[in-house]
Amino acid sequence: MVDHLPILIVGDVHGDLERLFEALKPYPAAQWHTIFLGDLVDYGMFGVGALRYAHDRPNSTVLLGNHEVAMLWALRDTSRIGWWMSVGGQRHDLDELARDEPLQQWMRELPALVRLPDRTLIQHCGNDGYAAFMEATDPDPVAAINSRVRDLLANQCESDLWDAMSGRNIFPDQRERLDRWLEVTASRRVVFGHTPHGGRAPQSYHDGRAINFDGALSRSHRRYRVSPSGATVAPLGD
Ligand SMILES: [Mn+2]
Repeated sequence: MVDHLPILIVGDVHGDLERLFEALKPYPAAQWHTIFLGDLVDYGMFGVGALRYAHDRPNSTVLLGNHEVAMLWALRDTSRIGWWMSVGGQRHDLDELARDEPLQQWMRELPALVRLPDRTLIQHCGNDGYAAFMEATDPDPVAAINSRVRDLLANQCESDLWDAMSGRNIFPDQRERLDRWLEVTASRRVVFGHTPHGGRAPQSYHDGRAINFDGALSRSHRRYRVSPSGATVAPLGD
């Protein structure tokens, strides 16, 4: 359906809906296949607003981030709300999500990764933690992982997901693990967000085999200086 459109990547939004609007202005939805890398929620004030915006944008794919997992966990198990707020959760957003069951259901079915026909793998985390959710014998690792992740969210196993998805990005520093992950998933490069790269444009590592699109878009980031929106929202390129 969207195969003929060029790819636009949107890294971690973290509740800054206003900057997201601005960043997307040069890229009309009809002309791009927009892929959101997850972590639309937490830190900023408009996490659910950002989720709804991504959900409603035509020709878009939205991936699951670890902060969506944390929020779903807090939604299901109220004893986790304090912990979730400690990682950036906004209480009013949880109340908003609690009133919107279709949005909850959509979140629970978000894919963890997508693989494009040109063998570009796209995922939230810049690491191989997703390997915990596949067997070496799976003929289609990406489909197997997405299916397993959906099962975990449906069966109250958010902690397993959080463990696999909260570790730091390793691909920029660990070439061997990057190469192995690309081999396992039959991909030629991997695109991710999750940990701000600190640059003014998406950062490419190892001859373009790993590309980070988390440019710390949200003004509510605690530890990172906000960078130009082009560090987070940009065409994928060849
Ligand atoms: Mn993340």
